[in-house]
Formats: sequence, C-alpha cells, structure tokens
Amino acid sequence: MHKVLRLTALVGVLMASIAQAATPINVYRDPNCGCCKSWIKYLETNGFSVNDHVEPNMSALKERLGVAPRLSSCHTAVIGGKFVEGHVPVEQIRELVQHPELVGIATPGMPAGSPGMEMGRARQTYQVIGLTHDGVDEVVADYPTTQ
Ligand SMILES: [Cu+2]
Repeated sequence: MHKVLRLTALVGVLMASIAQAATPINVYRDPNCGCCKSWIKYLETNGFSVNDHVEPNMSALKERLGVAPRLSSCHTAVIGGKFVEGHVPVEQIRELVQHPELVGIATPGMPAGSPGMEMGRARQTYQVIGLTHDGVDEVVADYPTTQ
C-alpha cells in the first residue's frame, strides 16, 4: 500500500518536471491539414507543449502576424510573440530568442523531408528564412545540412 502511494507520488513528480521542461507554443492550422498534425507531433516529441488551434481563416491570421505571402506555408505557430511559419525544424525555433531583429521565421512551401513532411526517402533542399522588422529576408539555416 505504502509502496503504491510512493510510486504514485514519484510518477506525479516526474510528470510535473516533464511538463515544466516543455516549451509552450501555439499552433494554428486548418482542420483538414494532415502534415500540420505531423509537425505538431514532431514538436511534442522534441520538448514542446503545443496549444493546438483549429483556425478557419488562416490567410487573415497570417496577415495579422506579418507572415509575408512569399514565406507562407500551411500552419502558423506563435512563440514569444514571433511567428513560426511552416515545417521549421526545432533547432531554429529554439534559436529564435537569439534573434531580436526577426519578426518570425519560415520554411516556405512544403518541402519533402522537412519535419512533418517525411515522404519516404525524398529530400528537397530548403531554407529557414527569417523576416526582419524592416521586411528583409535573412537565411537562418540551410537543409539538408552538409556534414
Ligand atoms: Cu504542411
């Protein structure tokens, strides 16, 4: 009996620390977007806790957040007041705090092989683009990374 209680308490502590470690992020998506759900799953397995919002008017939302049409993709996330557009890898989302000059970052389009866009062995090259407050595009990362 005591053992069970202690175990329950331990599980509670573990769950609390996991919840604490996860970084909250808001994701807005169309109800029928499959690859958006895949990207959400990818975020969750990589230390983010996702607030999933089904948004009927994505284009209005993108416009409000300042996502330039040339950068647009399917879903739009918001973290720390900045937008994260499309299938952006978690590395660039984590580094976003180090870029006060940016309004947001984007992986334009839906490149095969980007997180949530896994299509067998298909790998398109793609970039993560930052948008500055002055409206200038800045390449933040190139994929696939050469090693
Ligand atoms: Cu997508």
